[in-house]
Amino acid sequence: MGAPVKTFVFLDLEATGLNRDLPKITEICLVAVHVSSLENPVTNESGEVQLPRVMDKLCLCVDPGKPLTEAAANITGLSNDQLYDSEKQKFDINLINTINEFVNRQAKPVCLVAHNGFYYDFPLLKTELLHQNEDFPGSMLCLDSLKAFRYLDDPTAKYVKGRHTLVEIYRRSFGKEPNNSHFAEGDVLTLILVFICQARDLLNAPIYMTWEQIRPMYT
Ligand code: DCM
Ligand code: MG
Ligand code: MG
Repeated sequence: MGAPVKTFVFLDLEATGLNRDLPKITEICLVAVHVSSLENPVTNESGEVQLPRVMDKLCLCVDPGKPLTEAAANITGLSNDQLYDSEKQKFDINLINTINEFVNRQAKPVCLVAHNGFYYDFPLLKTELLHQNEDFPGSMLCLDSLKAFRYLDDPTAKYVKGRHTLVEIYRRSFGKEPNNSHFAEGDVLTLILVFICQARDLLNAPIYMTWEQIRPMYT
């Protein structure tokens, strides 16, 4: 297949917990990269892939209105007190408008990309949108980079659990630990770097879905 995407909007959510916790978003980061930057990666003197120079970023903290689980607080470094003391706003219509304005500045078609996106980020984002009686256009493309990397490794899907976590892929590509894991922006920038390393294959793989195919995590 290979969709004629012009802009990839890499996305990561931090939240109060995992699917079974019926989580609420605590932080959202979107970074838009034009396909031309993915097709022509820049490397430094040592040959290490660099982030594109031209990127649009949106990164916002959100008051979840729900306690973080201990695990979520530990890995993200966020707490209800910090978010409350910083007077962060809830996931509301203004935030949704901000996201839509951000996406609408990008050359279309746009494809959202998130690691484990089909299981976690997209369903959770859909839940938060539907709670505000909003949704993205059903035709918006989306891609789960976890599924995509697994597919590239073995199209018959006999994948090894744990082999395609963002951290594992980054270690294999860069031989070091990623920066700022479980910060929404840190995870997005890590994802962009590993995506660029395999961009040619990822851009041609038949692994795109549309937003209408995403079911909410919970209602
Ligand atoms: N999460 C969690 N416990 C884990 C891993 C993740 O509760 N062991 C939740 C909280 C994180 C969210 O998932 O904010 C997103 O995970 P990640 O930081 O990997 O994007
Ligand atoms: Mg994530
Ligand atoms: Mg994260």
